[in-house]
Amino acid sequence: AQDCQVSNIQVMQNFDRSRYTGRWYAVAKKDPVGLFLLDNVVAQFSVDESGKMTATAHGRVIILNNWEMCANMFGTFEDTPDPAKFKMRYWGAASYLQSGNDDHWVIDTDYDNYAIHYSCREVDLDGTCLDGYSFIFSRHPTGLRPEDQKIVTNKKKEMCFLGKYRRVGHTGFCESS
Ligand code: FEN
Repeated sequence: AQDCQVSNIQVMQNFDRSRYTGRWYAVAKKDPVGLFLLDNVVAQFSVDESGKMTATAHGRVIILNNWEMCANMFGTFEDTPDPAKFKMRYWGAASYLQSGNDDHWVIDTDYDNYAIHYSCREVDLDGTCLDGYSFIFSRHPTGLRPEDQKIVTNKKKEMCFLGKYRRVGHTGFCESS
């Protein structure tokens, strides 16, 4: 299961979106090409009365003239036949923020401590991911528990993103918004 084919990447079995709701702190991320969130990334997932999943996320960005801002982002999720694979439409509260439509896959989670997210934006001709991003989330702002770290390392390998992550710092920069 490590041939780096996007179509062979295993996702969470029997994903339960209601157990996934609430606050998740990004502890590491693999960036896509182009504009993104720098750090202080916190996501909040919800499921509405009709069962549709939505989310908000914030994170620090630096816009033109080196202005530090907090980007407030919104996402709505379209279901697919696989309960752990979604299409996410996202946009920002401010007009300078890019919007888009990305895959949003939940690779693994125990719902209470860690979650591993994957999104490939562009699949290469050979079936590998040419441009993608991924978040490692924790329920704890302090990071992952030691026992979850090896699970996460194994999944990074399976996603073929091992060595491409950066730690996501939390300084409280976006906590007032
Ligand atoms: C995710 C899960 C919870 C909901 C959402 C998520 C995805 C967020 C994305 C954010 C993109 C940010 C961008 C920022 C930007 C997966 C956490 C919604 C995909 C594109 C700049 C930076 C500098 C500038 C202009 C814009 O546009 N940043 O000058």
